[in-house]
Amino acid sequence: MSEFFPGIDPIRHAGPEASGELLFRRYDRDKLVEGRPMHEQLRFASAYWHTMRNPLADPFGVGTACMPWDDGSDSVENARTRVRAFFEFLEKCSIDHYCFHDRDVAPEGDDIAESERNLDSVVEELAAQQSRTGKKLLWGTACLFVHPRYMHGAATSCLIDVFAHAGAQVRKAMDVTHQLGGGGYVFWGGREGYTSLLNTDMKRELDHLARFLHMAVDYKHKIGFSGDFYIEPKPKEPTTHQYDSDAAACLNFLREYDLLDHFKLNIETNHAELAGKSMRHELQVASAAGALGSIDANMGTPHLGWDTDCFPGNLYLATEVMLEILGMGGFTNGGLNFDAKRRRESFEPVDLFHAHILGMDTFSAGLEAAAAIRADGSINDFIADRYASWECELGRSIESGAASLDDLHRHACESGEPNIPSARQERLEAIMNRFING
Ligand code: XUL
Ligand code: CO
Repeated sequence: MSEFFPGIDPIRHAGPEASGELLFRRYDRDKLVEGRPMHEQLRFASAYWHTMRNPLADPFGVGTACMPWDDGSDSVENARTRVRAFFEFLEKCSIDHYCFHDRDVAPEGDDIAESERNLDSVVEELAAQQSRTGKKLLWGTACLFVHPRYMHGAATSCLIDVFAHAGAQVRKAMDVTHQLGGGGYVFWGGREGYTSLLNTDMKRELDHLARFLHMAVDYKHKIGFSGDFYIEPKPKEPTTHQYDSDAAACLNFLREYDLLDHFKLNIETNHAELAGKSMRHELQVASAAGALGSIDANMGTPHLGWDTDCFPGNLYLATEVMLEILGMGGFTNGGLNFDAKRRRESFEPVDLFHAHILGMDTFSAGLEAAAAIRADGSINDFIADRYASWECELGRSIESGAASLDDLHRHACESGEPNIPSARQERLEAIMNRFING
C-alpha cells in the first residue's frame, strides 16, 4: 500500500552489476561481514530534521523541497501525518533507525505545557509507527538553537531564565527519548559558544555548561534511561566559536568537569572538516579515549568551508570510517546517522531515496573494503612492525612507567646512532586503493 511515496517500491539489493535505479548495489542487509549482518554493522539512521523538515532553502533563496504530504501548517495533525510519511520512507528505503530533535517532530507551543502536550501527541504516533514497523530510535535530542530565546546560548546563556528553559526542554526530550526506547541522547551545542569575547565570560559559561550536563546525568539516572549520552563536536557555525570544538576539546572539557564516565562522542564528518581535522583523526581521538559512540555520516565541500551536510558518496572516506568502527569492535548503541540533506536542486521526493541509497551503498562498500583490508592484514602488520623495537625489556619498562632518563642515557650510549627505516606511506596508500571499489 503506497500512501505518501506512490510509485516507489521497496528498495532491494540487486547486486553490483544490476542496471536500473532505486536499488541497492552494495547494501545487502543480511550479508555477513566479519561475522555480523551488514545491517548490524552499519546501523543506518535517517535524520528527521533533514528528511522531513528541511525545505532546502539557502541564504539567497526559498525552499524548493516538494513534500506533497505536508500541508505547510504548524498543526499537531500535520506533524502526525509527517510521522506516517517518514515511516513509509524508512520502510521502503530499508533504514532501521532514525534520529530527531524535539522541535522537528512537534511544534513549539505558547508555553512549556503546550509544547509538552504537542510533543506527547506526536510521540504517541512515533511509538505506534515504531511498533508497527520495528524501526528504532537511534537517538533523540532537544533543539536549543532555533528559537530566538537561545540567541545568547542555552546552557551557556548569560540569562538564568534561558538556562532554566533549556533544562526544561532537555528534561522533556530525555523523557520521550526514554519512552521511545532510544539508544542514545545527543547534546549538540549549536549556540554554546560565543560570537564576541568582548561580551563573554567564557569561564563562567563553561562552568554552567558542565553543571547543566551534570543535571542531565542525574536526571538520566532518576528516570532509568540506559542509553548513551553523546556530545557532538563542531567548531563553529552558527557561533564564531563553539566550546565543543573538536573531539580533543570535548574530551578535555569532560575530563576537567568529571563527566568523562558519562559521555561518549557523536562524530560528524563535516564538523571534523570544519575543525581542520580529518574524520579519521577525530574518530581515533574519540576511540583512543574509549569514547567513540556514534557517527553523523555526511560530507562537506572542503573548498566551500561551511557545513554543507552532503550525503556521503566518498568511498575512501567511508572505508576509513569503517576501519575505525571495525577496529573498535563495531557499534554498540550508536550507528551511522545520515545527518545530510539533498542539494537544493534535488527537490523531488524520489531524491530522498536516491540520496539515502547513495549513502547506504557507499558505506556498504566501505564496510566490505575495510573488512578486506583487515583480512589482508598487511597495513596492520606494517604498523605493528613499525613499533616492533618497543617489544623488549626497555620498552616494557618505559611503557609501565618504571624507566628513568638515566636508563635512556645508558641505552642510548650502548646502542649508538639508531637505524631509521622508511614510513612507506605511498606503498600503504596503494594497498588501500587495491581494496576500494564501488
Ligand atoms: C548541526 C548538527 C545537528 C546535530 C544534532 O550541524 O549536526 O543537527 O547533529 O543537533
Ligand atoms: Co550532526
